[in-house]
Amino acid sequence: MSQDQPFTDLPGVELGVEHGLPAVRVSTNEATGLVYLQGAHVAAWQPRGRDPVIFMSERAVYAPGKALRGGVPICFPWFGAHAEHKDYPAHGFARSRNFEYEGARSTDTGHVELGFTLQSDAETRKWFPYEFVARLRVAFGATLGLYFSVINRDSKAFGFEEALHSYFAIADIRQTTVRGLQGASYADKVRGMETFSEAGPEIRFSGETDRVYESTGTCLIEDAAGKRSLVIEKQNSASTVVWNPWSERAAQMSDLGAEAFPKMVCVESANVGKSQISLQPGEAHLLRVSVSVSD
Ligand code: TA6
Repeated sequence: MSQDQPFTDLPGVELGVEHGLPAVRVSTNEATGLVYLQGAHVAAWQPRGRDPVIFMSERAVYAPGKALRGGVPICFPWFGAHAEHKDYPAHGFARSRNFEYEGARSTDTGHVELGFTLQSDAETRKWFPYEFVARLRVAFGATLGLYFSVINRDSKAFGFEEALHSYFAIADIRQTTVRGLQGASYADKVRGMETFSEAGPEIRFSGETDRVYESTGTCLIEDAAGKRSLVIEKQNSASTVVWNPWSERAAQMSDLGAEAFPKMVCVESANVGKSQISLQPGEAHLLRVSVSVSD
């Protein structure tokens, strides 16, 4: 089967309701997964024989228009606070809007791929005055594939930021390292956006960490306590965001809680700040991420 097969219904793929929100559940010989239509939000991926790979907060609030805490929020068309309008929703509007579910198909590698689209409308034009189509394809298998594309359907050029703000499940952040960013420069949000260069081969965590790296490379999350590693490969992404809120900030987030911070780390494949994407009318951009698990 080719990746260009049309989307349809597949055995093991079911559109239903989870926590009161429409969601697609996937259960195949290779993996299970869950995606909410709100935000095309991947909330679970578990390859058979492995522990869950995606962290979802036990305190997440499932309500229409409210971003879910955990999973893979899509940040689009801006990352963090809006550059000019501080009252606009943080991380853009994509994560809190309903995407249209296109259906499922099998890929060349036998994975089950789901398609979701978000089109500009009167609501999105209030915040972002352009016509666009944003699309997420998610391929569930022994690896997880995330393909986020944006097409400019306007008569004017536009720029945007994007991030697949993935929360990964780990056994203990204090025994976790992130590799692959040595030599990359980063803006440190915890230190007033001052810029630094990553000196060592691995990042260790001992407090709130919130950094935007300039990096196109593969990252490795080494979860020593969980006795496994996660490999995050990406294409067409020039930024990597690494975030753990640590206890105090996590405690301030009512949908996370202090008890959750050791169990999660965000390693986000992104194009933000000076790496934002510009598209001419008719142009498209595709961000590709692949996640795999090893012992
Ligand atoms: O990606 C890191 C970050 O931008 C942090 O600064 C932190 O605030 C986090 O995302 C969560 O943002 P949210 O808007 O989901 O509360």
